[in-house]
Amino acid sequence: MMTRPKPRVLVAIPVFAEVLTGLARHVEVDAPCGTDQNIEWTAEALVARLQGVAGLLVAGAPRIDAALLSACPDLRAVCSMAVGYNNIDLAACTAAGVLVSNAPDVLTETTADFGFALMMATARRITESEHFLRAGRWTHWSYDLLAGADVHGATLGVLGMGRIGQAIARRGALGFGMRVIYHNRSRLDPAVEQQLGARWVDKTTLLREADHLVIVVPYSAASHHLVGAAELALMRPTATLTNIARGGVVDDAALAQALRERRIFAAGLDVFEGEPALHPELLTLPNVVLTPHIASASLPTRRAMAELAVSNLIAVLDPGTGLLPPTALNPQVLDRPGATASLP
Ligand code: 8YV
Repeated sequence: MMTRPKPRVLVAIPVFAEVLTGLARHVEVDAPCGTDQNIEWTAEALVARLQGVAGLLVAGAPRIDAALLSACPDLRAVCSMAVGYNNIDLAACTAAGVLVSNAPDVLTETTADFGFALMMATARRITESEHFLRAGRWTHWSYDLLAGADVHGATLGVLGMGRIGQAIARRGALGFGMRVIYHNRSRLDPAVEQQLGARWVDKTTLLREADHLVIVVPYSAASHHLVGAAELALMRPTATLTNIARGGVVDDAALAQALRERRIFAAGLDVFEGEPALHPELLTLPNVVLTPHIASASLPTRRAMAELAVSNLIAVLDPGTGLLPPTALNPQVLDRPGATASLP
């Protein structure tokens, strides 16, 4: 009996060795990044590598759009190890019959931990203090030496109240006795609001009243520069802004100007417009804490994200498993009567 060749998968990002091994049990794996090499994919290089390839494993980049899909007719699944999927044109994938999955839930608590940590580091000037100390400038004591803003008991403003926003709100309300207000297009169920100790307010109120604003909205055309000069002007001069959402949600040039003019106290940024490049002025300002898009980066969580992405790929490309992809964003492109909803 002829055995059918295994479908091919391009792993376009570096990933854990054991995750690649698990994937290779089901499909033929092309992993040019191995476990530790980054490739800046151009559209042309990606298209060339995707000829005859059925599955693609990516993260927050590169861009997957209609032009790429039409040049890669064998592609059937694009699985991302990121919760945000603004790099993937979901409508174009659905029209082309390509299944898309993201990696939600497994990163929620880790990302919320980081968002809270970044907000605290910003409020309490942690990195500025360390730079001060390492530079040998700690020569005296003073009542206001590197004095910052309090977190406990302050007003936490959460912009975007999805899973990660809620996990941050919970930390603020239960752990730090914060008054929590939030803004989201849709309000949470009142019972959930009560459980979180969070109150919905309009965006203007959120900006005016937050002592610490944490931004956790997904990026889309609608959220582009959701916080720009006009919004920053509403904030308190004592307030902090933390962005762990996506570059482009905040207008970084307007933010740099507000920080330079001390119109807000400080900012904590894990994501940037045009990253890995960033607005040059941000590097020169003392009142900003900068991290390289690592909010989900604990090893157990990154492993869980990779495993989830691979589970989706296997479910699509190895129908022998009888499983449906656990976190498909467009499950309607698969026609699998009788398959079960997730991997065991
Ligand atoms: C990842 C993220 O760092 O999940 C997301 O949307 O932004 C981050 O968790 C990144 O996309 C790579 O996995």
